[in-house]
Amino acid sequence: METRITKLLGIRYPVIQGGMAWVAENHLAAAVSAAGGLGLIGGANAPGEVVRDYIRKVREATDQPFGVNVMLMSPYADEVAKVVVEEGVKVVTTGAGDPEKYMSMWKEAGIRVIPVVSSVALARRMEKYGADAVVAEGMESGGHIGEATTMTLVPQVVDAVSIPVIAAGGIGDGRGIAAAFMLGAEAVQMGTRFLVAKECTVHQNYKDRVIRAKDIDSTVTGRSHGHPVRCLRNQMTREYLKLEAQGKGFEELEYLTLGTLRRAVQEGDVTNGTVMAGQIAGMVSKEQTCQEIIEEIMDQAETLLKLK
Ligand code: TUI
Repeated sequence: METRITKLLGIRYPVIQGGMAWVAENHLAAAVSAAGGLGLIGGANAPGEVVRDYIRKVREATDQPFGVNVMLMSPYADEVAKVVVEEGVKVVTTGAGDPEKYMSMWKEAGIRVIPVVSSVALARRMEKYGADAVVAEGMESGGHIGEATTMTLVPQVVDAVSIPVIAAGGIGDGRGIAAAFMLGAEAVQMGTRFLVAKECTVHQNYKDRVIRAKDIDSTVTGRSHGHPVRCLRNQMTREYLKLEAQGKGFEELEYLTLGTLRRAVQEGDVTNGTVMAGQIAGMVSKEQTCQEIIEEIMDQAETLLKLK
């Protein structure tokens, strides 16, 4: 399945791993890249030097292409934006904001820049600033989300820009890939399915919670403050949504979320921690290696698209 994205990135399969905060560190990124997809290191809220260390570790583990996701709400975004240039990273994706101020620096360094967008307006702006492609991410995704669904966003972004579009949000198997291609996407980005990969170092309780999740087990906190975050329902989300409904503001509720993603990912506290995951968690049913995941979904997609 050669597309403009596989050629642009030099990868075998049109599959990109989401740059999940606290989850997408060197082990997962290296495993996805070694299996023929594009692994991403999630910069999240990590300082530049931590990201530099991950980059070097991925390079030690694989000679295949990989990238870094720069989370633009991070207090360390400026630092991480420079580290990717210094380390000669070839692909950068961005999330949770507008990366315009870094675009010329990255482009001059020869980096392929792929912003994640949740609207047609931002996709258009990114193309104008020189983005090489965009990820159109629907609100089925885990973590920080926009308003539009993948089914509606992807074809509208495809019609609005001429750079290639990568679909994200709610894609977990070959059927999702085939559907995304029907909407005009030239690759997919998946997070939740890779969360439970054997090479993913997230706490076992987190993986078990995702594997146990049913179709309607996720919820969205922070909608009323303009900081919508999709995660699996638990004690934390119940408390958060109750206080949010009483009109409590973002700052007042920050104590419920500060550090709680780390608590779930590293300590396995899936009761009071934040268990970010997409709506497709209900379909994710087993741990597999990244290679098994990618080969299984590509085989399924190629059959459905009558490419084999
Ligand atoms: O970035 C993501 N997903 C994320 S980031 C993250 S870390 C975090 N943790 C707690 C609270 C907040 C963040 C967890 N998940 N996905 C990419 C994405 N970007 N989705 C939506 C957007 C987006 C939204 C608004 C991009 C740009 C934007 O507006 C830019 C503008 O200025 O118009």
